[in-house]
Amino acid sequence: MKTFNFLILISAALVIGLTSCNNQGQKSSGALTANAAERTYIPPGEYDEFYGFLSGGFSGQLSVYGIPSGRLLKVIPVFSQDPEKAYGYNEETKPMLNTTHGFIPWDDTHHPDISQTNGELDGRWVFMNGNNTPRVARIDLETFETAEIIELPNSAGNHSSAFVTENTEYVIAGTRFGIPIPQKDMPIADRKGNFGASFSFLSVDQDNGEMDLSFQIRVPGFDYDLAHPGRGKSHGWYFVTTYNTEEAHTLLEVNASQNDKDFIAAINWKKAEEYIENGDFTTEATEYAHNIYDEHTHTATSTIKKEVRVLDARELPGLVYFLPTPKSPHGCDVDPTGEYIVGNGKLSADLTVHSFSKMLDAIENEKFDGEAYGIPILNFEDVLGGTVVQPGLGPLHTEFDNNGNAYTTFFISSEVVKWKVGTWEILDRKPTYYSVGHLSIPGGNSQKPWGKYMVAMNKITKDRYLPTGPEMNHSAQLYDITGDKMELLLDFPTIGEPHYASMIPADMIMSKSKKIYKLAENEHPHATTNDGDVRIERDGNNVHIYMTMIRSHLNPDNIEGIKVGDKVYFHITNLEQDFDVPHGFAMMGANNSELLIMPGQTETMVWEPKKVGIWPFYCTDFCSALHQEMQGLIRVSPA
Ligand code: CUK
Ligand code: CUA
Repeated sequence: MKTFNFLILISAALVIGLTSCNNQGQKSSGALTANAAERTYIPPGEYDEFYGFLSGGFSGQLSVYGIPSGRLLKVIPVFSQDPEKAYGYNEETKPMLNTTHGFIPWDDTHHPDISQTNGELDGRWVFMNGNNTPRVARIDLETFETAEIIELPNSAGNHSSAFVTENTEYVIAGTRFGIPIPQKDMPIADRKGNFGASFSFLSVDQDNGEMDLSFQIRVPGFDYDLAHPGRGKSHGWYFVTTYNTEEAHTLLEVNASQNDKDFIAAINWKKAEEYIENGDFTTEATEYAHNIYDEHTHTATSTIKKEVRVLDARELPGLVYFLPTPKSPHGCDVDPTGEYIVGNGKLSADLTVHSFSKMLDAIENEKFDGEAYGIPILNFEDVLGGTVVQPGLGPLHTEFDNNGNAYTTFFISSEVVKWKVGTWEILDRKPTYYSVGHLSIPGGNSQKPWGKYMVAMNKITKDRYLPTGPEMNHSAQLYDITGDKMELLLDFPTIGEPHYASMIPADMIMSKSKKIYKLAENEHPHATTNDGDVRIERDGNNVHIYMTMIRSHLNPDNIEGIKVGDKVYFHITNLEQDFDVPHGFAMMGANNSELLIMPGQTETMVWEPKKVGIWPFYCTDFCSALHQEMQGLIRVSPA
């Protein structure tokens, strides 16, 4: 009898639990499911409407999704080695990961941003930050490959990055951590007043996309968080949140939450250009790596640059102003008109929105409320554009649609809240599963959003998918935002931890997506473009094997004359000229992954044989009915 009652109790608890799940809309069913499925279903062979570029967080990569299906299309290696594509393993791409700290085959990526023209996405490049060893990457959207990586000197934690100005004049890359500049040995407790921080302005060559570290602006040694360039009327400015104006060096969760208000720093980069023009900069010695992948030779080179032009905002008037912003703001988002700057104060009950025109008025009338390290602090009320009253708990990021609405994520209350820009009224709220970080709307941080879908990127997954042990893939959630109310349509798993995502209509990119590298244009120094040129050249202990591959053989396929202690370079050219017919190459005992070589391309693998014998190599990509026959043998003799 007792057991019976106990069972009833347990089932009652289960029912209550499940019911409350349903009440939250956590598991959808019936009509909603059919309806949502229809709106996210892409029939076999058909294409998605948008590309979504999601940062990979601690994976260091950029993943490409089809939206609305949530299908993973590709993972583009950016800052991390990728054995699938040999990125960072083959000789061609190793220099991409060179830094002044050495070869760093990993980073922490947060914010992809697509290039713009006239404030609208133009689909030429995606820029993305490496947060850890501060770097900015440029990914080419014709090849979907990483084309360039530039290191940032005088910086640590490149977080408020990589955001483009409205004509991609600059990619602006912020700092997160205040540090000694230049670096030096000093007591950590002496931080206050003795650290600095840098914002890097990377100019972009409009023809080939190449970045150049044009100048840096030096600011006080607070900690800085998220940023966005102004747009429209605020073009020429850059806004970035601060969160440790206390300059605490320990127990930040307490010590950096003392001040009622931190700041949004408003940086006038047009003014900075004037100062540069007039020669009011100092040239500082420093070191940083600049790595470029050449599309003709298919080879990367790394150059160490030695100096940088610096403008010190603590000394040059008019360069930076501080806008008081409540409670450790995280995201800093500018609406499509450029008038409103949203500061998402993590510990604030309300959402603070600054007005750009009021800011200009206050600056013009010199209505300052003190200064910090020589930088004027504006009066909070003078720059306040509006307040969204008690929208939720723990605001992080805001994105915009094309109807004057804003969408803000709330980490603690785990929801997205839709509100009206200008009237500040709350229009809708929908839960996320769970604890959302960034959100993204196609073009939602530009002057022209496509307000059809919104993707929320959540930090915690728990029960959304089949359990996969203690760690679950992060979850992204797709909402339809065309109606008055947001509708949750789809969950999909992500690679690593996506922070921000940048999305764009597919038709702006798909037609120019490159299909093939022409063999006739292959300028790789070790290319072998016809079978007559295959050969083996010995230079001391270095052996260069010039090999070709085409369905279904590797040439040469028998190699002798190699000795233990040699360094063997396989320079392999894929002679195919059919779209999407790569061949792979794997060598038993080689410790650096395989090669995956696209038609018309050449790649190089290094192998240092340690054992005498006959060793096989083979193609790793199933390329034809005779793929298994695409193999060879190499004889290694004693030294
Ligand atoms: S941060 Cu990750 S959720 Cu780096 Cu943009 Cu806010
Ligand atoms: Cu070539 Cu398989």
